[in-house]
Amino acid sequence: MGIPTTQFPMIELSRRQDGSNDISAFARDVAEGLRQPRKTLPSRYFYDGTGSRLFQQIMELPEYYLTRSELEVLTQHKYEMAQLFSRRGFFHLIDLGAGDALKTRILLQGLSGQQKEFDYVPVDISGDAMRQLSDNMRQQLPQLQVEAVVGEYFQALEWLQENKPGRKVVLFLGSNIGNFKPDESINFLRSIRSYLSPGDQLLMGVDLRKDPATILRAYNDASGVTAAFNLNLLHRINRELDANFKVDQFSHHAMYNPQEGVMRSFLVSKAEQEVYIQKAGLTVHFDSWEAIHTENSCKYTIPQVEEMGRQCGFRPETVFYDNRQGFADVLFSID
Ligand code: AVJ
Repeated sequence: MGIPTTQFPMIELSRRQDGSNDISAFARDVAEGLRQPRKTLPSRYFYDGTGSRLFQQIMELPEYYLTRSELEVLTQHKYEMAQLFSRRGFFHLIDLGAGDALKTRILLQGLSGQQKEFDYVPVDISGDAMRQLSDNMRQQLPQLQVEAVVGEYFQALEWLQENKPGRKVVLFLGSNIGNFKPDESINFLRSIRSYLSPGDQLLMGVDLRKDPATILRAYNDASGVTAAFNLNLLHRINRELDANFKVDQFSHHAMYNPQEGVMRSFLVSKAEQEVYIQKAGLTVHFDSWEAIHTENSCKYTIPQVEEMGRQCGFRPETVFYDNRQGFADVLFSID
């Protein structure tokens, strides 16, 4: 008794049905990545409690222009976006990876300023984040209908398909698409498309090609927050998988390839060493200066983004830029 619950309904989708839990999925992915001749770890595991806090700090770094640029795009174009979303009447605004919804709040202002008919469906893997967001929204925008969904993106889209008929506008902000390899982003967008219908829309944030020095600084900041964010992945493996990484024996290295438009982040072993990861049942050997690839952050040209959308069944409708044309939110429609 006594625990106040949110007045908003919140849907918590169940975990995988195959009997595996989160830890064993994490252990499996870590083991698979570290057994490769070129070692890798999936970037989605950056975001435990500490990692999420470090990412919040990254977004405030002077070098990390992405968040400020997208806030500018949304602030300058929110009314036009609101207009385009609501041309066909009521819709569900589905926010994939909503987090604290800092950016979406701007759009919500644009929409409520024009009295548009919609409800808000934030989707996130973090139950804590969705509870907090629901509570904040109830206080700050009491008129707004909010139904948070806790789960993975496709799980959530499937739930929506069955339980919330009606037009959908999907938000995929923050250049999160950039973490995928090219073939993975095509698969991802095709899967999104498979849950949508003619009349639905997708607004996707993408970081654009620009001076390589600017990009490199954003992923190799002077105060070392990005290094800490990258290294936290090893702390997380130590904590959750009972491993013995000596984290100070690894360093953060970021490099940008301007021909591919890909920023890559690595953790480099400063010495020859062995690491035991108990819950993955694995001993890993590192040569000195051997690296683990931990993240890709893709930078795009607009024709490239438009073509990617077309290949996945979306029609590019409008491109919204920031003042420097370094970041864009691209609106796609389905005919
Ligand atoms: C949250 C995936 C958009 O790639 O720019 C920030 C994550 N990594 N600094 C990005 C990140 C290093 C970020 N995304």
